[in-house]
Amino acid sequence: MGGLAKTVFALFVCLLMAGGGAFAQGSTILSVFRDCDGPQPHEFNRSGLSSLDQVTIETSTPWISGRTRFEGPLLLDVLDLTGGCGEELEVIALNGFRARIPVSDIHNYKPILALKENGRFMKVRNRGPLFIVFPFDDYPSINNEIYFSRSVWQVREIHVH
Ligand SMILES: Nc1nc2c(c(=O)[nH]1)N[C@H]1C(S)=C(S)[C@@H](COP(=O)(O)O)O[C@H]1N2
Ligand SMILES: [Mo]
Repeated sequence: MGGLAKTVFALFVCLLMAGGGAFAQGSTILSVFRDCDGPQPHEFNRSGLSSLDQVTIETSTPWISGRTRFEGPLLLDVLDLTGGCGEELEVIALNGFRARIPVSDIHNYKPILALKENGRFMKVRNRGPLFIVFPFDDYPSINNEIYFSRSVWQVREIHVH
């Protein structure tokens, strides 16, 4: 590398280090693969998901004591299930956990892809960055193990089949 190239490279590295937080903000946290589009995923970073309409679900859950306020976009909006695109979701978490969710659930119960818990962005250590939250308190019929297993946290990929 020449002198100028070295300087430019060093500056670039410094910028990346100094702006680490901002850089991480822009990275992909969710990839959505829809059979109806072919193999290319729709990729979302946190600001992309934050720019969709934010919905609040306040509910009790088996995982956190008391009622918790979750905020994020509707799964329905993220997946954009227009034109009969999809019957079933396959959700894959950062730890490899997988769950299948019928698309009818997305319409019937309007779960969100929560970004925030009680006003704060969730970190991986507390089920973030994305947690599928169903409004359990509004629908006693889904307050059971089937829907607990569909409450995937640390979501990384969603495949729409
Ligand atoms: N990422 C991730 N989400 C997950 C799981 C998991 O292992 N990893 N377990 C699921 C299942 S099967 C249930 S019942 C609930 C509660 O799991 P827990 O009782 O182990 O906390 O979380 C669901 N979401
Ligand atoms: Mo479970």
